Amino acid sequence: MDTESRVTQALAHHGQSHVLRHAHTLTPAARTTLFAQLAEIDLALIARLAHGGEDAAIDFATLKPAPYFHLGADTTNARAHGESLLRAGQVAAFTVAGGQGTRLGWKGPKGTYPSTVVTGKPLFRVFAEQITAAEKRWSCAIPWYIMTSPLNDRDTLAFFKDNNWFGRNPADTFLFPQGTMPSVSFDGKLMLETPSSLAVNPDGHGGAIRALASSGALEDMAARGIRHLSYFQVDNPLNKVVDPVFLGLHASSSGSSAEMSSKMVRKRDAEEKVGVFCESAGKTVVVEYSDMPAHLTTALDTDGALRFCAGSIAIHAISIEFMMRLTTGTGDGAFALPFHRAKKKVPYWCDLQHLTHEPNEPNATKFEAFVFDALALARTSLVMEAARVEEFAPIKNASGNDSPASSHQIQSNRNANWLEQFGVKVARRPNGDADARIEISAETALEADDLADVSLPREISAGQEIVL
Ligand code: UD2
Repeated sequence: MDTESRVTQALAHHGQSHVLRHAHTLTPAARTTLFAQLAEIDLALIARLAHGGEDAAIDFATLKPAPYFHLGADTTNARAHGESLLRAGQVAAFTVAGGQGTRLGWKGPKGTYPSTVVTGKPLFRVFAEQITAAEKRWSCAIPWYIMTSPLNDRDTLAFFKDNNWFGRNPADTFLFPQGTMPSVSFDGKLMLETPSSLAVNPDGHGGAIRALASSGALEDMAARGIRHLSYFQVDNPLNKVVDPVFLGLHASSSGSSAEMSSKMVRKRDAEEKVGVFCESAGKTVVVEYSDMPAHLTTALDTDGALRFCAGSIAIHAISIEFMMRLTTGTGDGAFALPFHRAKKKVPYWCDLQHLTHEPNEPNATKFEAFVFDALALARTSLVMEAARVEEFAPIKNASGNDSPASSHQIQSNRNANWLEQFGVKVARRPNGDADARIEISAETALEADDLADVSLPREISAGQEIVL
């Protein structure tokens, strides 16, 4: 049977024939494109998902906070081990940058957003400079893998080319697009975005493991002798692209290497929109904030602190062997983490107006997989506490929390802390925030101690802007 007949039959079987209603009006090329897109869709999976996501059943009655490695504990050995992994060239950086960034309202890939306090360096440049500085520090190569989506892959590649790959060897930066999932209307029907294409969305950062396998990135890593991936999101300019302490704890020298490890910060307050590390049925898991029952989100310990305080900042160390184990034998990288459902606004083709309509209210269900669901599949995992001001200043919203303004303040605060360690007097506001805009490039200092060799000002006064 040819593709068209096979697809037509399958659509009829699943009650989805409506997507072919314009097929007779299409040019042969557009028709081929539509059928090729439809042929890729697992209609049985969509039918299952439309009637309920695949979210793991969590027994909230027995849910406990996950144990974690506390800030302030001795990390000398971990650091030495992490540094030895870096020197041996066993670590790669991995950025998930396939999201649509709709909340920020930035037209273009999120990684192109100007993120630093004074010079407005794009997020991708911030990470590129850190990787280059880390390579120099540990005399090693740190290949950089970046997951885009079919929606922003071309623009992302163009941005890297326009910026001359930020002075790095293009052969050491590996861009690949993640997969997509069709969105469905609330009654489970596939939706057209144009007469010849379905409405689809990136399949979530959980699509990363499959995409790493199917793009050939995993093989590339294996060929380069990479053993651990330093995973981070594109939206956090304070992210450490590689952290020897975290990597050292993850790949503990005692031989009991974790398969997937994570960083947490103490939640700012109960309402903060971050997933929480919990222990469920003996496994460390992340429960996304929207799935956590309110009474647990606000529950307090006897000392008055949040009981479920371990907020995920979406930074992981993942062993290559673990990803190989998950994806080998599943047929062409077909491994998939469970899909979660979210109600979203999805543009759809309007027959009457002959145009793609942008709805004002959620009109569809999107299916997305979350990378932290892989934790439940890891034989061993570890959670490490990080200092918020050192490592977490995400840019997600146009204003308020997690906005460019809040990120800039945290970046200046971190830089003020670093400078004060070397005797620089920095103007502060009554609430403790730095009262100056302070930027430090990775070339100048990857971490506070590097400032020991830098000529520093004696004082930074209120309202001053300074770039080091
Ligand atoms: C994420 C976490 C949240 C917390 C927070 C910390 C989820 C579901 N929630 O919230 O618990 O850790 O981050 O900042 O992860 N992305 C892709 N492909 C996709 C979707 C997203 O690459 O299909 C990337 C996206 O480019 C970004 C990251 O994943 O780098 C986060 O995506 P998000 O904005 O959807 O997650 P957020 O901020 O709601």
